Amino acid sequence: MSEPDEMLELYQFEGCPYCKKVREKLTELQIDFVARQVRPNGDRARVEEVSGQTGVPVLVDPNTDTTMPESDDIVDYLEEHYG
Ligand SMILES: N[C@@H](CCC(=O)N[C@@H](CS)C(=O)NCC(=O)O)C(=O)O
Repeated sequence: MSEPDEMLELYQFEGCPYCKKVREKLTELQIDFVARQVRPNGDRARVEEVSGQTGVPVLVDPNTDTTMPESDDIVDYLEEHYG
């Protein structure tokens, strides 16, 4: 199992079920991450700047220069790289 050198970042918020799925996968794989808190009804300019779209979750993995929305894709990515 490979471990990330640099900290992963997750744009997310607490009440988002798609974000929860990704947080649970990160926890299951024991991966440290920085939670970038997004307000549910707030401005998504930062999310859009980072990922080119406004939905969360968005994962940023500086180890592979990857920025990725879509929870299912993120879960697959985490399994593939760190599972
Ligand atoms: N298909 C997406 C759905 C993500 C989604 O709908 N996220 C909501 C929050 S729970 C959101 O950010 N909606 C606002 C938007 O898409 O701009 C996934 O699985 O990640």
